[in-house]
Amino acid sequence: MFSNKDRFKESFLKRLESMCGKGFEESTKRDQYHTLGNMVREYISSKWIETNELYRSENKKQVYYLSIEFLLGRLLGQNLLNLGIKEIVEEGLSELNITLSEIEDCESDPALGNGGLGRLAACFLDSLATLNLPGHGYGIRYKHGLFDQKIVDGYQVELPEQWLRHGNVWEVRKPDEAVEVSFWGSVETSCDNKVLSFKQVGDQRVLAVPYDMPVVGFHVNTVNTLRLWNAEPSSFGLNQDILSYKRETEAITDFLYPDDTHDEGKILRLKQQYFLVSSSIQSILASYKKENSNVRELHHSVAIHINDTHPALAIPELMRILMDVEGLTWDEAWEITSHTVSYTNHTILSEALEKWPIYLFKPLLPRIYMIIEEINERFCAELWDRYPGEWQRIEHMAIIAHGLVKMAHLAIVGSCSINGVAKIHSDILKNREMKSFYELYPWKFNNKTNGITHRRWLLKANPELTTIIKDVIGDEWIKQPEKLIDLKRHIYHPALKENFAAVKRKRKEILAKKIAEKNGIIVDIDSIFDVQVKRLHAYKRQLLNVLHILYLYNRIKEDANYTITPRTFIFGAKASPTYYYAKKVIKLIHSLADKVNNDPRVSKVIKVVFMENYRVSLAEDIFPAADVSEQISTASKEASGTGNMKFMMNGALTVGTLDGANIEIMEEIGRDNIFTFGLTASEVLKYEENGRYRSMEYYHHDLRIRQVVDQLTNGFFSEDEGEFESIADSLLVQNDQYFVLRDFASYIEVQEKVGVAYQNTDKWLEQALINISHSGFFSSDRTIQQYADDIWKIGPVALKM
Ligand code: GPQ
Repeated sequence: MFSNKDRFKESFLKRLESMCGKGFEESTKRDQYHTLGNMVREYISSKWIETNELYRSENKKQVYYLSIEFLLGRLLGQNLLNLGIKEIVEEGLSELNITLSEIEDCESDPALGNGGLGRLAACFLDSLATLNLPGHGYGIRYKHGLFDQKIVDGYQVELPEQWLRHGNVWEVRKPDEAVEVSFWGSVETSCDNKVLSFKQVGDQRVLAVPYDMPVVGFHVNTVNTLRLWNAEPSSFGLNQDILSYKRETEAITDFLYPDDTHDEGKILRLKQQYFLVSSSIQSILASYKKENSNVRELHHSVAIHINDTHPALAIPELMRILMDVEGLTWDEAWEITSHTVSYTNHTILSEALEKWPIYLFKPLLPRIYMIIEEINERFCAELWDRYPGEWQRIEHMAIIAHGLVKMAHLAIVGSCSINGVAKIHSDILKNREMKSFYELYPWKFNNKTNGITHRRWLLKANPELTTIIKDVIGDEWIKQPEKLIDLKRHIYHPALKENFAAVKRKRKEILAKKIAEKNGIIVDIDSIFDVQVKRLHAYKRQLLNVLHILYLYNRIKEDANYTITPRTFIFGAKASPTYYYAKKVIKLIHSLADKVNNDPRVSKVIKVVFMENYRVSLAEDIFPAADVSEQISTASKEASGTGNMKFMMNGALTVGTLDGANIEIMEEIGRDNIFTFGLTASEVLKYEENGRYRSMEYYHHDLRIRQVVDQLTNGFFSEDEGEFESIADSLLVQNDQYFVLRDFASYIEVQEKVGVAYQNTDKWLEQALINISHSGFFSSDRTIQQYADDIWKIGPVALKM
């Protein structure tokens, strides 16, 4: 049905009639989307079945990637591209006078994740399949993904996300593979022949029903699986009022927690975590046992990866099943578990480190708690042997302490590998945050610098740029992204620079049109498109960007001779609904935009735009249009960042701190091709240790700072002088935890350099092309190959095309 455009057109029209009961003329865009989606799903299904059969027959080691988030983004366009049938479909549709992008716009954007962590998981799935690696995702089928953001009078309002409203063409419900997950109740211990056994009684059972989604590799036959679990009432439910039982069970998968790098500590979240883990481990074991008789060999055939600590209960859950169901001894079960599970840490922010109070944990998961207690006791005994008398160290490293279960400690003790997500982050883990664990288990710690899939962030998002790269260096880089470096030999060629400039301009025009439609703001295509898009968080310092714009506003107003390279400052960010400070910053960006955009003189040279509801599909419009990438987190706080890589790959220049992967970007492209500023990570950490930073001194000594900080509360923005008082307080009263004022002067200076540099068009274009040439290193194909080789020890399994 996709062999050529005529065949496609014919099947499409036929299918449309049979599916929707209408002719093409009467059909809506959504009918067309459903028709095409179903055709593609069907086309995928034979490869999907073949891949599964191959994995069964080859019986090679497989990896299961457990993640509480998968931020997939739209799938139609990506699947067409990966299947190699996008052009045929586009040609066929054009003969019907419709474009693929109109149809794609009917697809909802599955936002089963908050930000970086969830999007990383989605990039990893794409790379696993493309590299023919047997690796599958396990997650939760949230009925409502991350909330939709509306801006009303400059304030964020959250609306429930509804991605399933019109169904999901990509999923297949597998009720036969449903499993049960137990909560509450108690543990009955019995002793038979000196062997203890444990049984959960009086528990509440929840049915976990899998929905499988295909993960299509790029131009290969591999189709892996993303299995998302849905919670439903089980026929063995507790003797409880049926309605409340139904409500309680379904609530488990109702919505995604909207917190990014922040631990909410709510019991429903703990339920979600155990629900994901228990159903996934049961399903992994069931599929292992189909081909293998000896569960003692599990770790030779199965690797289980936990994406941060959210699925860390995989460790006690695997122990539970190996002991209580399979009848293994503790030592046997521990040997297997600790060689099967591996763990990625994504942050050192203390507010993100998960710690569950025992009073919540123990009643909900009594048998799991018992097992964790035992892991803890054995671990502490080991510590006591190794560090006799050092009770402080032992208390500090314990898994359970002060009424809390520390999930990171559990994850480290029960895993064979612990990795950070950028060099500096992994170093901070080893030398500071988890130093004592590194001293105990140095072999477990390693780094895997994050990556992004160039198939979505370059081929799909920026087909125009893809074409000009292909014209210059061919297409080997598409399969081997490190070959993008071949482009570097051509960066001085005027034709390449011209073509790149034309593509950038075209993409800026497209974005400008969207901004005009959505925001009613007309932006200057020739201005620098300076972009900060990411979740709103104090450590990411959107406030630093805002204060710099306010400073520019003041300069332009006060100094008639002040000249500046025109700039459009573009923001996109969702704030967690309960994060008061973050929501105030969103309001502040809007108040600033009102001031700037409505001032006749200022608005000639700068504009401020806040793009509502930042999400994957919007990101695909933004990255290709950016000139400048704002990566300005307080050094040491951003574990890696991945947006930085998406900008780089699309030829934007970075303004950044020496934080996360920015450092590795700099190492790749050279210091001269990135604009760095601000404190280094060690300077920040030193300040935090010695407590010598006084933000007030910067306020008093730098007039520019005093002016902008005063403007937050002196009625400049609003009649209500209290509106932004909490932001001013964060800077002065609370001593500016994220060093905004400390880095302010340095930021102004580097931004001036950016303005000057942009004037030299030729050099700017060369630098943009250097960024693109070096972006191959940041492909998630490289990252996944490293995980496969060093951690999971898995190799490719592939049918010939
Ligand atoms: N990250 Cl712990 C999240 O997006 N959510 C989280 O809950 C945690 C981390 C991010 C992190 O802040 C970024 O620096 C990383 O690039 C990203 O994970 C992927 O590793």
